[in-house]
Amino acid sequence: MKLTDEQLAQFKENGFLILPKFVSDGQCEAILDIAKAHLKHRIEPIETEIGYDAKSKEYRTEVADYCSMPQEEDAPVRRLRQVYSRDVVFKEWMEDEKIRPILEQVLNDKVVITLAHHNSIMTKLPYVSTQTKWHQDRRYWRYSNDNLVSIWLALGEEYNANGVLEFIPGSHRMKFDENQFDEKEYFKDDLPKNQELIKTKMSYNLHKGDVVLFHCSLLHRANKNDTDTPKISFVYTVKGMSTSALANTRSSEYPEIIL
Ligand SMILES: O=C(O)CCC(=O)C(=O)O
Repeated sequence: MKLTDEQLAQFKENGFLILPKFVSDGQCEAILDIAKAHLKHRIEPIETEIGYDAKSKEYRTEVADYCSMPQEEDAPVRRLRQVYSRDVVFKEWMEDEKIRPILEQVLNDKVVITLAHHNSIMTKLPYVSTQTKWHQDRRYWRYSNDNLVSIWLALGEEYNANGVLEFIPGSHRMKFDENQFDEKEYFKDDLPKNQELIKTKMSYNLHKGDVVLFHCSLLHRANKNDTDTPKISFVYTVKGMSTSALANTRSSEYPEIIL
């Protein structure tokens, strides 16, 4: 399966693209079943809601051994990390052959999965989850260039009240000043200049099986989950073959899978 010229132009222009109903209900259910068991039993490595905001920039950039701490024992889980090696259902989706020609088109290169960063089941538990502030994913990623794209798979309904992704279209092509970001590299939402841009944000309700491709420099955020039902999604990242992780950074500490 390939993108039309129009879809590819849309991705290049906006920095994101939705592929509606790309994954079957059966495959989503299989992923969900395993994800729920790992979430229930808190199988490490996990990131908790406490761990998410408490870690310093240095920790996120440099530390490869990224499990929760003993003091996070009761904290709500935010993501299951390193899912590629947890179960074949996760691996199968990440190596899916149907999406590969599309990834080749958006990367304009051979496709390589990077296991160092997004390689996760993301969860937003009812009420106890937190919002994700405006950011670019590449903030803690260290590569020779920014030819990296994330693949988000909705495993259920995603909408404003349960924390669907919001994007600032075209922001992956913009140059920003350092002072537009705070010390944790979140895009400041109290700066008038940033607020003007934030007004242009876009988001779309997602349904089970919908896939969103988004560029690693695209500004995005998400609400906390204000509904009674957990929201569970899958996200992984690919890079172009000619993009390399910088030595001695967290980005180079995990294997890469050449597809
Ligand atoms: O689901 C969310 O809160 C957004 C996750 C996200 O943007 C990220 O982990 O980079």
